[in-house]
Amino acid sequence: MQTDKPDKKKSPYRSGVIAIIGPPNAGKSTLLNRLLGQKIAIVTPRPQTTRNRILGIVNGPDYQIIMLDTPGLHKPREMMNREMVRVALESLSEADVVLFLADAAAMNIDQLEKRRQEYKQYLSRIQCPALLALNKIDLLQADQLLPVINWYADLHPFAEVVPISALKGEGVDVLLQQLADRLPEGPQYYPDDIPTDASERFIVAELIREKIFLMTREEVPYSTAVMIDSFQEGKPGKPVVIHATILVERGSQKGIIIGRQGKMLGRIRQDAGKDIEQLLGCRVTLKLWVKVKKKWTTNEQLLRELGL
Ligand SMILES: Nc1nc2c(ncn2[C@@H]2O[C@H](COP(=O)(O)OP(=O)(O)OP(=O)(O)O)[C@@H](O)[C@H]2O)c(=O)[nH]1
Ligand SMILES: [Mg+2]
Repeated sequence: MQTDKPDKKKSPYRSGVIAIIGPPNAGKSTLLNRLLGQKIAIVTPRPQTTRNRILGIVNGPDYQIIMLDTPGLHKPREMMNREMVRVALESLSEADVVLFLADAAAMNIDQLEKRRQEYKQYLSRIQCPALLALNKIDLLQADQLLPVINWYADLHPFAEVVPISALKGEGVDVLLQQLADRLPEGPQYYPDDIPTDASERFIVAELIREKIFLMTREEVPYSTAVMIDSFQEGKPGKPVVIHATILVERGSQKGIIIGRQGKMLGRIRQDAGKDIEQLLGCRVTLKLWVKVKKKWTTNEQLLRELGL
């Protein structure tokens, strides 16, 4: 037996931070959840769903990616939106690699052209290699993709352009490998079994907020925040009891969230409760209150409490 033969060259362990940025509704949170194999970030068909930076840890055989999902980049008009965009852009300073994620099916070239300056402004802040993922290719005909790829390639010197469907999983493995290959050599920062640094309280509040986004319309979801008042682990076999307050800006919105004879609030509780039970792996009793807090979206202290 030969023992002095040099080892076959092993690839080095790589680790680092990858920030996912891009316009609202592009599928950033969907991609994070897919890469993690579990739901950490909430997803809805409405823009500006994500309000905070959400950290997910993706482990491979020879890499660990610390992935940051961020609020969608948009022209902010309100204070909360300015904070959301700030959170997204701040993630760039932490990143070893940036993943710009755009919806390939949302706009034609003329519509994209109107966004050129706005996108260029965001991209000009990037100081590290950037990859582009063009998402939602499941909604495109084959011949529609190339013009979109060319338009983005002209926008910024992306290191790679990867068409994907975060929803269906197409192209996601290729993207993952491309991202991992560009990380610096480094240690494993987090143990294998930790998918996120977000607290259970935060994710629970987000799951409640997701149901409000899915069930209410117009400005209502954007005037809503969720705060967890208490989170009590019961005795073995007993449900976890969670009390949460839904903040709205106006009395009329409170009426909408509660609904006729409390029907809407009941549906929110039921749907959120199911997701929370899945998250925590135990039975849950969810108690919800709705409270009017005028202009909370411009209340700095409250925004801090909400992690913005
Ligand atoms: N058809 C299709 N839909 C997708 C795909 N990826 C995401 N979606 C849908 O697009 C919508 C927005 O997805 P999100 O993951 O919430 O998008 P986001 O970029 O995180 O949005 P913000 O948090 O608002 O910035 C949801 O309805 C998703 O189901 C995809 O690959 N194909
Ligand atoms: Mg999101």
